[in-house]
Amino acid sequence: MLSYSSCMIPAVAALLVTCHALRECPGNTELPEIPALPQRDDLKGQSHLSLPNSLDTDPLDVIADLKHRLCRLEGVLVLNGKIRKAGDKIFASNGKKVDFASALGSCEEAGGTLATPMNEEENQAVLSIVKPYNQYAYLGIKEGETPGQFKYINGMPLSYTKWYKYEPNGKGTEKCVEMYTDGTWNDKRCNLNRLTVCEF
Ligand code: MAN
Ligand code: CA
Repeated sequence: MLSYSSCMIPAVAALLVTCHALRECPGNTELPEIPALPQRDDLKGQSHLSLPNSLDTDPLDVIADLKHRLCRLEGVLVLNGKIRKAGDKIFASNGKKVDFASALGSCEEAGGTLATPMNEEENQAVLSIVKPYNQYAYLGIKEGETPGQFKYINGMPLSYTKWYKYEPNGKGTEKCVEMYTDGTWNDKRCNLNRLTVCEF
């Protein structure tokens, strides 16, 4: 049977060029302006007859309909507290406390990765999940070969940090990073049980 994530890949690939248009969701007004894509009526004559969505196969109409449906679904998920949005990222937790490798594995299986806040807004979004669970969470950051040098899971150097006072202090013995319930970070051993928070 196809996994959920592999099922999603074709759909996501087809939508990649339009996903940034999710900024156009009502309520996402804090997001920056983007150049306008062709709109549904731009390429058509005035004689366009509006068909029920189920009969309309015009690609622009199909895309517009999908955007609208995605916006509504995201609205429901935000309303129900299932996801947090920050910029282009979506953060979510399965509520489970596991070690670093297991947390990363379940995020990847779902088509995402471990939450990796790269600015204050994203850190606040992750914190808003950590807070209600009242549980520390592993982040998608690991110590490199050089003690004290932390990197994103993809190997890139950190562009934003939120270390707690005197952290990181493990000097090679604490190779993972946890978020405290105030949003600050601590380097920590990787084999503890911490809340799984993913980003998509
Ligand atoms: C414990 C661990 C360390 C942390 C210190 C802070 O020893 O959680 O990672 O740096 O407390 O006092
Ligand atoms: Ca530490």
